[in-house]
Amino acid sequence: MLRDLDLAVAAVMALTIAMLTPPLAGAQTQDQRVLAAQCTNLMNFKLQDTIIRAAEVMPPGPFGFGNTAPTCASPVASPELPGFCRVQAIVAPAINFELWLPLENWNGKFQGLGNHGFAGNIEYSDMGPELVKGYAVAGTDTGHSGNDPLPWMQNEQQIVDYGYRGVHEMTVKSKGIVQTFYGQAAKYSYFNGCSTGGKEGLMEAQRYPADYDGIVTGHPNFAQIHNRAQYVWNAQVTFANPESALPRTKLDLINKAVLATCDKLDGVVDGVVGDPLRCPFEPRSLICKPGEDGATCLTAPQVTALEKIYAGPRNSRTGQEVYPGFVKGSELGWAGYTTGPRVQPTADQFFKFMVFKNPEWGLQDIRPRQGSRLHRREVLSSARRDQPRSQCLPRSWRKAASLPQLCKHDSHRAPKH
Ligand SMILES: [Ca+2]
Repeated sequence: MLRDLDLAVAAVMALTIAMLTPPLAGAQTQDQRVLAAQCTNLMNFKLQDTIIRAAEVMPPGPFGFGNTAPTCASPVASPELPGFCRVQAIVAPAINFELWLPLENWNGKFQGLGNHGFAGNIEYSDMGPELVKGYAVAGTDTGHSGNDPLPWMQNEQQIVDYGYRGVHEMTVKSKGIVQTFYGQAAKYSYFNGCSTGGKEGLMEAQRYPADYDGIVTGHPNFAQIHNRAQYVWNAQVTFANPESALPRTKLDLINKAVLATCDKLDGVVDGVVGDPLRCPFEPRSLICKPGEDGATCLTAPQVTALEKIYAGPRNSRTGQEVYPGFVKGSELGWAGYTTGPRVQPTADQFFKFMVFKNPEWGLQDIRPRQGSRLHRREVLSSARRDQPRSQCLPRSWRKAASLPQLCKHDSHRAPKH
């Protein structure tokens, strides 16, 4: 009797689900109908510390999640999306994530996507193109919403979730949902991110190497305490003193001089310096001669500032390198770091609210010991040092905030699947 009752309830649920499920455009295949019903069923799926807030079928159609260009995952903006199951969930206490599951032509793989800036947003514009490729694709806000630095930057749990836990929880929970939805686990799982997402990829490789078979980390801003100390350094040596400031016009001048000296060294005159570490350009070659127009040369304080930017920050007591400097040829990307009037925003907010908890903190007040405490917690307390099966670190010499010299001994193996 009980079994009959269960069957009757199941039949009613199936009918209800079928009635509530939005129709897909065009005729549905049997597999699509099964997955559409299974999508709604995900509302009943139990995951530890997780609430599935919504699971709904999205019909094929125009991209309806904003119109921003994807930043690193794909050059395709706002693509036409296939029908998919959109899962919205939250992992305690506040990690929101979304998982998009293709209803047809799933390629059998899962892809987790990284964030940008201070995270705080699910990057729909990066998810769309990957869904089109057939991936089950996930994104997360890493446990805080939006770009306002307060109050999350003073909440210990949210700092941890931003630092590493958010992406890991998104990954584990998403892989569980994928297996339930399709009746089989993803045959391969990849992480794809750049900038902050690149940092997240490295963090996954360091802390949770079993999460992914392959990780793409585009120009990661890793070792964040040191990275942001570099931003402060750049501000201190330039616009903190008006005589040392490097306005846009001077950056253009420097870049032209660098290219005139070094572009051709790689055999192709294309505006790119193939190996900036071997570029012999000397800032002093631009120093103004007596009577020369300041617009076409650099003052002595500007030359000194430029030398310090290329050299990167160093410990004033020991001389030890804190972080590499910006590379020759990347000058056109420096405006946010050398022209002022404020230190680059991610460094400014980071030190004010997450490290010193002092909104009055200024760029002359950096105290590395306090920063090191957070650095240890965020980066160095990993229990495992294994690596995923493959890791790819695409990088650009022209990207100002990307410091390829830190990667030069890393693997370049790309995922083969
Ligand atoms: Ca060249």
